[in-house]
Amino acid sequence: GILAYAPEAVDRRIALVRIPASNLDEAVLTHRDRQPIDQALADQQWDNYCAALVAEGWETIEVDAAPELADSVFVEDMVVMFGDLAVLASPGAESRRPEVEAVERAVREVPGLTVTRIELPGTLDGGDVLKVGSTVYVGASDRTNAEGIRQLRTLLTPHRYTVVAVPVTKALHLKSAATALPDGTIIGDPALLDVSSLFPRFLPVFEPEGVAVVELSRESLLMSSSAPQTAAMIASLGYRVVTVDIGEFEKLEGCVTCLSVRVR
Ligand code: CIR
Repeated sequence: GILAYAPEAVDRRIALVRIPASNLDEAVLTHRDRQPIDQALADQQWDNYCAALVAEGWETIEVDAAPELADSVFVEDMVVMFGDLAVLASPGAESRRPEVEAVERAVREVPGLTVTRIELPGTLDGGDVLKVGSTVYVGASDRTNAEGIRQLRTLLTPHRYTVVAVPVTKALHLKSAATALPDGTIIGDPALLDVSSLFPRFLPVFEPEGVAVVELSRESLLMSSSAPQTAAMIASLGYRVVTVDIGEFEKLEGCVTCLSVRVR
């Protein structure tokens, strides 16, 4: 048969990333003491992280650089994707609010997406949103308030997602404490979670950095090289695990998930 050329039907996998700012040592810290940041090493780790995504079949789109917005590399916090629906966040940290604008521009350039947003007084950081099938766990944290969760629920109900609020008092974001494997199992650090019993299938990790996995495909996961025992445990479940060193970003309370947003 003859097929009409339809660019939107092509399976392009796209991830947003944002080059590190030049003032990383001014990034917001909540749970960790400030340590000196090696800016050149951070840039190199970021390049490697992007190269790992590309090697795994992802096309990266760079959000315009914001050299003076110290936390802007953590682009995950600014937008959350639900299929073709992009929900722009409303950052809970005031210093991070100017980060949204350029992320919005980048998202609007991706064809086929519907763009909406969480609005003040609602606050919501992307790092608090953990999607598992049609369930959306949202951390009620220092960064994400009840009004932000309410707005997200209103936006998602027509799309048949169920929004479940999860108290987060011991970690920055829900996803600093738990993420999900492709089969829906939640992996996390029980010491950082208020209630791990909330999750139907839960697997504790061995190192704090091991909580974060980026799903590269149904079979492959990206993890931090700071969590070798957890990486080995996950590999033993049958996944292919790709690791990257993001140590400079971990000093800033970032993790592998924070550094990109998979938009499709
Ligand atoms: C912040 O405090 O906002 C940044 N220093 C770290 C953000 C990490 N993002 C994430 O966990 N999604």
